[in-house]
Amino acid sequence: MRIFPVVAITLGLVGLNTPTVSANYAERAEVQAMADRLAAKGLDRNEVIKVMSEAKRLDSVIKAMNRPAERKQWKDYRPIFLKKARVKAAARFYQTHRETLERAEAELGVPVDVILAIIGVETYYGKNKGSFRALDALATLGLDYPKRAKFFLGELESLFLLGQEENLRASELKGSYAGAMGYGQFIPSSYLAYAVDFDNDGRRDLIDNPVDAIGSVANYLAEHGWDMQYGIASPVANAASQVERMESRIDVKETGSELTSKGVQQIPDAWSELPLDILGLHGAQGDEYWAVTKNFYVITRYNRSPLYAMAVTQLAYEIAEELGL
Ligand SMILES: [Ca+2]
Repeated sequence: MRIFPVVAITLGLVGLNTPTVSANYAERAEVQAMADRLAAKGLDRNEVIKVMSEAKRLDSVIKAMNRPAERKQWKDYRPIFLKKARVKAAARFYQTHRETLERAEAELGVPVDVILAIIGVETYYGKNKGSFRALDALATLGLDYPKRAKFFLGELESLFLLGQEENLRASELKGSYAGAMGYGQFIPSSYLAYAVDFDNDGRRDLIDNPVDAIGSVANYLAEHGWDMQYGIASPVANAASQVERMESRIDVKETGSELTSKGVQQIPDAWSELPLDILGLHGAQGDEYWAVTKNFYVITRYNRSPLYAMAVTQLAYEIAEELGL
């Protein structure tokens, strides 16, 4: 019921007496302006307006966005993703796509286990790709969710460009309530910028084609600076004084030897010249501290949460162990 203020603003535009309100998104000034921009980029303006006239406002999407962000600590977050069943699912996906995963590692320089961990955390190897129509989700957030409207209106525009570029029916694509699509949950702007046609069939299909999805996840990490020479994270001791706030975003800025000179113990010798940060976590066995490299930072380009990045990191390590990588 917390969505009432947002809904009331919208109802004001279309009439308060209608119990089920059609979104009428096509008539909105923002949509008319978007259609102009898309037409300038070669899309059929009438088609854009027609698709937008059929876009629905999904109250469930607004509700999901308004749900108070659960601020789980690491000790409660970790067990959601670090499950034996997920590691076994990774092993099955690896058996099916081994050649593709190895080619992605060789050509793009991102380890097989990391690619597997991302796809495992995002969609459980394609099992949970999302069932919202991306058009409806992005229209709802772009036009009826003022707090993030600018961002999501941009993603809605990218969805149309994607449809044109990849010859997809943008109106039929499915995704999460925030419009993230396919095995790796790419939002439209990321799809446009980082997806690759990894099976060379002339299309970039991240939704039904696991080969393109694997290559694209690897490409996303590679483009954000993944470096095969680095590890990702390593536990350290005597590091509490280096952490201002537990479980906060990281920013690699001090070298291993600088941190060692400040008293941090157990930093790997190979990292003495690497820029690092120290991440503090509330673990099941008490507070724990990790030295993290630029690769950890790269994972946070996929999702800003340091807990997300640590879940991916540890799942990758478990997958590597399971597969003998
Ligand atoms: Ca392809």
